[in-house]
Amino acid sequence: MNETLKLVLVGQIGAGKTSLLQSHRQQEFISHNVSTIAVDFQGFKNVLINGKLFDISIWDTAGQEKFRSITRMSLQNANVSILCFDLSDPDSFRHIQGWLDFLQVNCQPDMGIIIVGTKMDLPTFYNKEDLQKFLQTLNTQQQLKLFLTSAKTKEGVQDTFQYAYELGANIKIKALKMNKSTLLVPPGEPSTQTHKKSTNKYFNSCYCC
Ligand SMILES: Nc1nc2c(ncn2[C@@H]2O[C@H](COP(=O)(O)OP(=O)(O)OP(=O)(O)O)[C@@H](O)[C@H]2O)c(=O)[nH]1
Ligand SMILES: [Mg+2]
Repeated sequence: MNETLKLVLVGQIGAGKTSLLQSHRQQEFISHNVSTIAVDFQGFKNVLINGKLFDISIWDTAGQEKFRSITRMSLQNANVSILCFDLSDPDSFRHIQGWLDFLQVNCQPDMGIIIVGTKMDLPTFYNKEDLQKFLQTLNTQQQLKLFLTSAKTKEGVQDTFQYAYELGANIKIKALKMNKSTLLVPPGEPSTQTHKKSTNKYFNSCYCC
């Protein structure tokens, strides 16, 4: 059975989350005024990442304040969060710190975070260097990687998701290895103790069989 990966899109209302996901799904860009209600969900099966197959779910949360509790629930067990802000809105990046604080409180500590500037086809107030510098001033434990995208021209979109998938896969594999090593070492037993040899030919050196 494939491992699973969970990615969650977050950000202010109108930041471009839904359009980004639609662009990733190769859907035609249509300018619209429809806000996401509660949360939407997309699934991708059998995605090959670093030689391993994953089933990926991408949760597209609503930016509207009234849905914050649903966003909070959507973040449970997320491996990567994609935090979107609007490059064409002079006020948009001011919300990034607030979202980072929200993620820190509501997510597991090993979740990865990617910052995505959207709508780069529109006139923008920022250049990438200044944004990188700004990200370094933010208060977070995380290493933040910045991507600039346009759902309209598709620029930067696949790179963003490719990076998100790889980041998520690495986090997931690391977590699985840690769980395995915890399971293999029985609590309270000294590591020098010799174990009865297993009769199971597949798990000869495994402590648990
Ligand atoms: N020109 C341009 N417009 C965009 C782009 N991405 C989104 N938009 C427009 O920005 C508006 C908001 O986009 P959405 O994708 O709905 O934003 P959202 O973050 O999902 O918004 P909520 O669901 O309300 O939180 C829509 O009118 C989109 O057509 C882009 O890359 N370029
Ligand atoms: Mg939306």
